Amino acid sequence: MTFIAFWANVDFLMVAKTKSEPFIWNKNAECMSRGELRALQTKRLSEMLKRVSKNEFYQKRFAEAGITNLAENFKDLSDLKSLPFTYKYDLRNNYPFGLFCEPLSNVSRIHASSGTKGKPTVVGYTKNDLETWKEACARSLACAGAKPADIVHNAYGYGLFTGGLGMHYGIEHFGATVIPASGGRTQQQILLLQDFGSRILLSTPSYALNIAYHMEENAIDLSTINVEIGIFGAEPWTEELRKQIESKLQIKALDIYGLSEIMGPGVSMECLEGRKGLHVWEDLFLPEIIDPKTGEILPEGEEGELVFTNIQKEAIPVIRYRTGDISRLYYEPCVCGRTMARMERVKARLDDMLIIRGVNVYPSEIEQALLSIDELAPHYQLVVNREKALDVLEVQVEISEEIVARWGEFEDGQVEFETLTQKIQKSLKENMGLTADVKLMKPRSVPRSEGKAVRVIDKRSQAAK
Ligand code: DLL
Repeated sequence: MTFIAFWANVDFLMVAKTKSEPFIWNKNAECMSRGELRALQTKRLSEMLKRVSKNEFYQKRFAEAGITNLAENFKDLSDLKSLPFTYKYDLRNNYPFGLFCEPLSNVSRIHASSGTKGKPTVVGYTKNDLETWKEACARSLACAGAKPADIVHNAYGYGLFTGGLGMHYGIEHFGATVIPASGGRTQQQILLLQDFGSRILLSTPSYALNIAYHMEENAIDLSTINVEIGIFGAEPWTEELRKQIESKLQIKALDIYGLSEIMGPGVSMECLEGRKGLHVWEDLFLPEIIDPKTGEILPEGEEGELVFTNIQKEAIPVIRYRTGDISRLYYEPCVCGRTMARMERVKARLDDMLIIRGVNVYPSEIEQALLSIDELAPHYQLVVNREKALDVLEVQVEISEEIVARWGEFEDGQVEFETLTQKIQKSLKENMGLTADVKLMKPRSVPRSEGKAVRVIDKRSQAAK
């Protein structure tokens, strides 16, 4: 082969490679026209309303809103906006099974939230629901670039939390090999990653970072693991954290979203090709963005609260569920070919908002500011307290190992560390108008996450006593 012919061939191969079609799990569903999708959504919502109309809670809720003969009167998808919302407290107040629309004899599995803020919220799945969930997870895996030949290390917690078992059965259905690692025992997880050669890692982003740091601290060579793609979710994370995980683990990190009340993981997934927003599996979950104060639906692209309606669920379908998550929706076509709407990565939960000396701030905004300061490690906690009827915030953040190596062991009062503290305070002030105390922490002193990270420690209720 001549030199020119050789390069022409390489060029051809590269074009062929870059032009290779994305692997789409269910092309008929994921790429249908918006018109077809709307017709399907209308049909499914109409059937769903018949189903929920038999449930006592919904009968009462609709009657209170002056809605009668709902199932008969429902004509078009736009009628959705006249339906009342469902809230997390509705599930708690009707604990455990009050919102179920099927007898327990038809329910194959129960999951529940941890209940740290009160009674757990309990959800159930019929056999068909479990099939639908597997489908949503399989679509999500393909969307992230996984292949049925892959080995998938699943470090989401197994148990009542939907992350572990939800993805587990999705991975099996997809045809890949699942390693049911669950959360914790990081040393052993790394051993499994090394010995089993998983190409896909599933965990919370904070736990992925924990794995990365554990490897670095124990001088474990990155080349001993084979992970190329991370599917991370279950907690808010920022672009800055994505960059850190990607550079520390040398992988592509993608965002997966979900919530137990609607299904679990796999409600939406970022695609490998676009990496700009998460495709919502809209033939299963109807998304809306509303103004959290007025409840009005907001136009495309505006930031507000995500609301979901189940249109393909039997055991506990939820109508207009107020997720409390802040995001935006976009309907423009995506490079990957999927026609389903995309939601922007969740910025935060509405109830995570802190009001510090009159400034409204979300933990993710603080994370963004901290992670762009080179001298810091991405391990932090926010301690909120009350002094003289005012909320005060202490940002506790670790200094990086490199800085300790350069400046020596961390000591209060040392000039370099004083300057660093001031730099952080200035960044918080300039970026979000926030006045906070900053406490530099020694490397490895902020507790590491094994599941959902605890970012905020709220001492206000203790202070009030
Ligand atoms: O966290 C389900 C899940 C498991 C999603 C594994 C992704 C991966 P819940 O425990 O019910 O369910 O918590 C749901 O977690 O309302 C969001 O506030 C938050 N959340 C979930 N995924 C993301 C994400 C699972 N990708 C709550 N980004 C949701 C930001 C997320 N927040």
